[in-house]
Amino acid sequence: MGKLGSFRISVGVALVAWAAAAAIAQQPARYDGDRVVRVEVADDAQLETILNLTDDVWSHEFGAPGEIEVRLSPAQFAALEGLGLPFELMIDDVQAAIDEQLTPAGRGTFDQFLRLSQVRDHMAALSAARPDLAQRINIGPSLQNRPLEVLRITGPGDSSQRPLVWLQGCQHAREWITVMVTLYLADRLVNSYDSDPAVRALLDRAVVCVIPVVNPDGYEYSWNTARLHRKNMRNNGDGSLGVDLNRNWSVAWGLSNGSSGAPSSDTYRGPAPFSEPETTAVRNYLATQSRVAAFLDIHSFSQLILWPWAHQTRRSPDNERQAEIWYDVCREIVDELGAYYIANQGNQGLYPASGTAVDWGFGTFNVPAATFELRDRGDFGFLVPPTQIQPNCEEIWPGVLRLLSETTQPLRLRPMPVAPAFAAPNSTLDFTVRIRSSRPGFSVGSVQLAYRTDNGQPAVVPMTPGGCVDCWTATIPSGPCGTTLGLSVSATRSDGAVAHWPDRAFQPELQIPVRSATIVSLADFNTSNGGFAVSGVSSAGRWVRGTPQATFTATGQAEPSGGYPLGSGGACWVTGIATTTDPEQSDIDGAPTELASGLLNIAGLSDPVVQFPYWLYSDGNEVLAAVSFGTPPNPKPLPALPALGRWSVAQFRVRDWVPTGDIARFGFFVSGYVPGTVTEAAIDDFALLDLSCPPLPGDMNCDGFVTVSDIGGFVLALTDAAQYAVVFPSCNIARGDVNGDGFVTVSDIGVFVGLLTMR
Ligand code: 0X9
Ligand code: ZN
Repeated sequence: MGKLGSFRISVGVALVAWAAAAAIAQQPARYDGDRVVRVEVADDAQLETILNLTDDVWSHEFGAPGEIEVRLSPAQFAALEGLGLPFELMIDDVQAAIDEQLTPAGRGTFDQFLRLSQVRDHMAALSAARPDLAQRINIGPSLQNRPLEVLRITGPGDSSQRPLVWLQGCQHAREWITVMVTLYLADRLVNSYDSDPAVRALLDRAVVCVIPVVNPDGYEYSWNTARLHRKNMRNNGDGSLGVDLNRNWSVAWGLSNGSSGAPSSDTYRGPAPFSEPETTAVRNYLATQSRVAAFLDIHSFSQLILWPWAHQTRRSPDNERQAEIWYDVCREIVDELGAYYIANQGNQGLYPASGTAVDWGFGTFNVPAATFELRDRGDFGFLVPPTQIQPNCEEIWPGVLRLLSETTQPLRLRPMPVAPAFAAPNSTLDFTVRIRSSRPGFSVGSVQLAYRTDNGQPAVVPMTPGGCVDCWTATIPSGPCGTTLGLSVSATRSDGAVAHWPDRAFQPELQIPVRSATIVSLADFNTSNGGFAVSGVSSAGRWVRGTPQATFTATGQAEPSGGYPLGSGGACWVTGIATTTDPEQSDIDGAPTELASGLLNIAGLSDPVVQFPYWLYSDGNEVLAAVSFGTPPNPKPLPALPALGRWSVAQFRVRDWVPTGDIARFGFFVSGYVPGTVTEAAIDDFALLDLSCPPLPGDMNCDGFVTVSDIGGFVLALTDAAQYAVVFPSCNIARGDVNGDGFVTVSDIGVFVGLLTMR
């Protein structure tokens, strides 16, 4: 799975203090002719040679054999060439890239990087233009006495009890793109309130606080003096400058694995938690707010979404909720050229970070929290050109709307295990939704399911508890082939507040096609791998094809007893096959382990669907993450699959995930980090289906029924075939051959009349 699989993604932490060296300079430091290169090293000796060559490493994770990204002066670059190691040029002139950043891509606000004063002016202009929506609040001052300015955005009315979503940028001075993206989010929220009903609905029920620059002193310094400065402007008294604000928060502060006690370090945590006025100001402001609902800390670069914990691999008790929400958010963040983000627990395959804002936000409020790493993936790193500002803003926007949607309703509703991709015609559909309160002290009162065929009158039925833990379920009729089943759920909380699924701010109902499914291909894994392949770094319990041997824990069955029962045999893909009765002996430890399907040819299919039974048991809050790949490769997360401890069938409409191209691929990955807990997954009977409606004999107008309204078409078919084709261009005249003799003639009349009177 390439990058997705290995997670060896460079994250923008220059290990060695480039900034500190520049700190004493009065003039802007210059980097003329410096290059950033990605060098391939085969062994430790080669790695050592490169580390001796430079003092500025851009990649955070490196090792031998592997790749390392470094900045080199012209002389160091000449030395590298002399070594004969394979390398790739990332930035061929660092100073030119810095200069390029100062060249606007156009005349718009978001075509250029803005200085602090311009950011503040823009915030002031927004609140001046819409005092009814945006309030400017100074929560500062910073160390050097600059205001720390927040835009508090919400619809008219009393907002004191509304859920509050916190969006902060630029803790790290050099991460300029984060300033622009957060400012854009504030701008767009304010400016689309009148025109976008979704934004209006979200802002009428929630407060969004945006602080584009948490580190204004460092940001100014990055503009004026040292472009690549990271920390704030604390004079540490030993000649070094700055505390890493994102190591200065109180949760897990001070761990030496994930921060440094050395003032010169770029990850210096400061002398005490909240020793810095910038972090303290955020803490104090949020302490005055009644309902923090989500916390987002925006950084660059690497295109990642990282949820807690950042300081340890151990999963939080809330891991499942975090995974579900952040995969959903991540899925929205895709631009038309295929830029994508990867969502992950913050310490999985990445380096640990302690005393971070994300861990503080989660640890303090117990709400969805994440670190975003914005563009790019390392081509320009911190020095992304202004041409990328606007695209980065636009791709993040729908993710933030999704975050608002998922965190600001009175209850959290999720279809279980996922929303159905289709319903079988003239049959029934079982629909299950899981409902949880995001606030303690509340429970679910009543739940109703509304459904209708096409745009008809909705019927409403009560949902009853069942299906899974915290779940409610109902069975409804599907309707005739070719129609669309519209479905929505309303859940009333114990205090009377109502939540809807889907979120009414975005869509009134889920639209489910009622279609017959034909199997295009089916891999039952009994005698072959079905084109599937395994990758990943899990240390134990990797995906393997075979027949599972049931294991049990105190709380349930961990490993299935064989493959999916409805399949034709016993084997499937499973994460380690038990050889003893101890479930810990065969589950996943370490992670992730990844399973990818072969290439699926979807050319010519009218409405392809992938369907597979999966098993997931986890007492460590893991989800099974499914990911799609289109052509060109464009992994897009599917909804996180919950751990139900039994076989459940998941379906996805392929065109929702792979909108263009003839080739699709699906991947599944799962982790099992928590020592002493058990995580087991299995996949079986992976099917590619196609949805369609077989022509209904006698349905001359193709409305899905044979009724008197077909008489006109039938007569036309008998008397004037050419005219029939004109009147019913998308119907096939062969539907008139109701007696099946291969012709549409008067001898079909008797059967046709029979069909009409039967109904
Ligand atoms: O190290 C940081 O503070 C963040 N990365 S950055 O390159 N922007 O400096 C990451 C913070 C979250 N880290 C983890 N979840 N490991
Ligand atoms: Zn950062």
